[in-house]
Amino acid sequence: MQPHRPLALLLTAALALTLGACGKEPDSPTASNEATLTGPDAKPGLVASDGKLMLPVIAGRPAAAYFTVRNDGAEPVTLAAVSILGAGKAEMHQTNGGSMGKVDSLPIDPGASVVFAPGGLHVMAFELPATLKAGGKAELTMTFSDGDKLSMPLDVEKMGGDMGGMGNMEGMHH
Ligand SMILES: [Cu+2]
Repeated sequence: MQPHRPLALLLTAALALTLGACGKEPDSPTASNEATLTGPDAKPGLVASDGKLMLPVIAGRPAAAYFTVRNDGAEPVTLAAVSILGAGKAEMHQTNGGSMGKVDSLPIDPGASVVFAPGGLHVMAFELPATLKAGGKAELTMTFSDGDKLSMPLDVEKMGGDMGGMGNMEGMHH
């Protein structure tokens, strides 16, 4: 699942730097976690924010990731795939009532936002690295239908009892 190994290595290095830098700073809940869209991985016109990775209560279960992505560009884009650094597999899912299905592609019109949130669209991540801990950071990369990519940070949290729509996760087939 790593067609671009050099890129993955770069991302690993970047994440390590980020973690190192963050470790010494106090938490600042008011700080925006909007992705800084610079560098080769930044798709022009797209703004990603509010990235969160919810670790499963039971180890080995999939994690869920949530984020918002806004298309500030003039052209429609299509989100074609997501990946989470270090995870074996990540899929886009849509919850519909009591079940959920895989989403293969997601068009985003100019000016529109797509919100991945509990009870609706979410990213399901499988085979997570043991290095991911609540309070840390993960990295999500979106791949668009034209091949462009966009990476963003995810705040890692533990799934709790007050997750609302997350109750739907149990017993679902993937
Ligand atoms: Cu799912």
